Amino acid sequence: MIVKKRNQQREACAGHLLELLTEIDTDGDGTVTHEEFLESIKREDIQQNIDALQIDLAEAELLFFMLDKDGDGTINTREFVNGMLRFKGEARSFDIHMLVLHNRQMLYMCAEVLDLLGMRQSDIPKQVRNRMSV
Ligand SMILES: [Ca+2]
Ligand SMILES: [Ca+2]
Repeated sequence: MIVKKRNQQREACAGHLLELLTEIDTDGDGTVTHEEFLESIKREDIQQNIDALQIDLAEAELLFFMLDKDGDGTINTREFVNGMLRFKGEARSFDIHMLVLHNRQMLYMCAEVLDLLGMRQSDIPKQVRNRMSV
């Protein structure tokens, strides 16, 4: 029941995102260039839409590069809808928690490596300095 409701919300949101994409894609070729994106986020109605997705406008410029997943310089429909759904609300806080978890795992691995090398964290700056002066 909850899953069904969530799927419906997701579909409604995807539909809304497609409308937003049509607005941003000013030449209507189905992809959004960096120029189109930067021009669009100056518009108040687009800003309101981005704000409604709980995405900070201060991050909107970075958003383009995060959405362009294959790095070809344009955002296609799939990149836009999947990316925006990923960044909004719940998914976004989930992503942050995943990053925190990965970070913690990395720190744990670093501590283990240091341990294996017989070093303490306080030894690191000296070790680095010694290597650099060689
Ligand atoms: Ca376009
Ligand atoms: Ca792309």
